[in-house]
Amino acid sequence: MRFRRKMFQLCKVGTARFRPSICEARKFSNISYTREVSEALSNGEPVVALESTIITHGMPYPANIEMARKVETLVRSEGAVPATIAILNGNIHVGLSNDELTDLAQCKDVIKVSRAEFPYAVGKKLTGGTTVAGTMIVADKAGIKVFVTGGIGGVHRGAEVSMDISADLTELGRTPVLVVSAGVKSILDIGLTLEYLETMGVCVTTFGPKGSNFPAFYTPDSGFRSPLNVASPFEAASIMKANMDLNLKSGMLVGVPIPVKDAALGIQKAIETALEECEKKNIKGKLITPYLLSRLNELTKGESLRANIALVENNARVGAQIACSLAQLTSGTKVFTLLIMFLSHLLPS
Ligand code: PSU
Ligand code: MN
Repeated sequence: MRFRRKMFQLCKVGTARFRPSICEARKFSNISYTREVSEALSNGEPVVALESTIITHGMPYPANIEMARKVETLVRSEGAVPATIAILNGNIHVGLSNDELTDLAQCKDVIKVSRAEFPYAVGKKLTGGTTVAGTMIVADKAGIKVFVTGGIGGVHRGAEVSMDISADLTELGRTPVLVVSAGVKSILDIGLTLEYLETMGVCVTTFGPKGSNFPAFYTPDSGFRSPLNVASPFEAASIMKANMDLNLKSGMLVGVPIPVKDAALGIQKAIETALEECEKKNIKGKLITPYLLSRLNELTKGESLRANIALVENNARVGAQIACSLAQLTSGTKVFTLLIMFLSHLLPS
């Protein structure tokens, strides 16, 4: 709600310049911010980072651009500012204009940028869609703490031989950003993914009562118990605030189950078929996820894409609510600190 944002802005008047951590984080050169994002960050208002591989490699045109615009609208309607992150001709962008977003959604000459490809894309002035890992890197440099995606990468089935483990998992272990996702697709090994996240020291939570299972992207329940649970956006924000205060430098994952009405419950057979095809055609590495996504869309006659869009939209709402709570929690601390500083001046030295 815009009202919530306005109220938030009113509460913040006069305290903006006492926010050294955010200002410092944004000194990193070579990042272009849209004015809206830049102002929101300077004022300590809630900002939600959004990834762009989902646009460039995850969905076909025009479903990708429609989804991207809808997600930005949903984030705004909850009172936060959306910041879609991408690399355009070697420049890192935090927030895209309408034209930039439209061009990116139709761009054919675009690479998938995770941590490994980051210097390559920037150094060679390429255009790239940032994965969860790539987007986390930029969000962290920009001082954005909350990031919404559809699903993260994970440990691939057969990884004990192929060693194919998404860089998203290691990034979650080393970068202090909260990632909202609908869990991990069952094209991956969900059990091993949760083990790996634990090893990396990632705080993995799922929305729902204590004991709720971790979600499986197209379906709300993976059958694997979530390590931890959160009951509300405020609770998720409080945990992230503690993560920041403790300076753990690791990330946090919030699993949000797809709403039951949107779930693609009969998708498992298509997943097995698509996986067999990958093996026969010898599709490996970073080509696997885009191949499986587009093949599933064909095999399920659009049902997987419909579910994918619904879950991203749902995540956007929840992520924006978390960002609003976190901004309030952070500003509360700052006002409190200012009050203490002011009172200490009154005391005789
Ligand atoms: N899952 C989806 N859509 C996507 C991706 C995952 O349903 O677009 C993308 C995300 O950007 C994620 C990346 O970070 O794939 C993981 O790729 P890899 O497994 O190659 O690390
Ligand atoms: Mn991989």
